[in-house]
Amino acid sequence: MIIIGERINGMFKDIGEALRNKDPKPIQEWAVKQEEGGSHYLDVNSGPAVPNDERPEAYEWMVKVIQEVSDLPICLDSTNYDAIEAGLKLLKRPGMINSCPAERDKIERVFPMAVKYNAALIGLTMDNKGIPKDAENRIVFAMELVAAADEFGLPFDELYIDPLILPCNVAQDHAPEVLESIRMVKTLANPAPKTVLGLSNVSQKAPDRGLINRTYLAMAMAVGLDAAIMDANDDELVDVAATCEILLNNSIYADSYLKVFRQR
Ligand code: THG
Repeated sequence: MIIIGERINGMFKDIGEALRNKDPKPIQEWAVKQEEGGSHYLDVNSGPAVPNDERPEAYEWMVKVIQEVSDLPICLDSTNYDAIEAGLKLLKRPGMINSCPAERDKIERVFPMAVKYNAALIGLTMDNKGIPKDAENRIVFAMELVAAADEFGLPFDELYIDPLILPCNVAQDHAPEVLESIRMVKTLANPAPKTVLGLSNVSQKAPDRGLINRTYLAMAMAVGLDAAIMDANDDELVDVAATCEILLNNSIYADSYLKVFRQR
């Protein structure tokens, strides 16, 4: 299970303020804290805190200040591809692009960029008309993204398909379709594409968010989820990820497996 720490996101008040004030401290503190929690990547998203035309400069700055304190690879999360490219140019180690929908003009911009910078790429099962409900229609988009990987020379296992989980309080019927999508993605290519979710979406505005996140993570890992953008400092959630790895026989049992998982 690849943990992508979600916390460096301008939608959080402290990060939004740090971006507006050009204060590196909260960003650097969350980089270190998420690494300690068990993150393997750091998601980096300015959110609405930075106007679109200022994002390339903001992503350069975020990458620079994060790399001063952490060796974790960075997952550049933006719909502004100039901002993503500005960040990619500064990465000290191969990163991840978050993300590209199944739309031809965006595919032609993003897939060659992933290959050029040796980055992994998150592909979204949506187009400009939105996110389909059924697994079958999500898979139609996943197939387009897999075909694009073949066309532009991105290795299939560097493509992370995100079937896009929505909040269960408003889109309950999507949750089982996303699980079925994760299962089906594994049949689309050899080697199989990987799968990823923005896990915290599932519990937005619900009262017991932790319980919903933990339960859905276990369900998604059971059907083959490879990575999650998630709260890496929710110890119980990280414990669930570690325990799923044991019960799926992906890592070898030791009494100290919770500790071992965090040392990887
Ligand atoms: N797929 C991909 N990337 C993504 C998402 C996805 N990136 C963004 C998002 N979804 C994943 N990251 C988060 C980060 C935070 C929250 C949800 C998803 C979250 N934030 C609190 C909220 O909205 O209630 C903010 C609380 C606060 O303001 O303090 O839940 O799906 N590829």
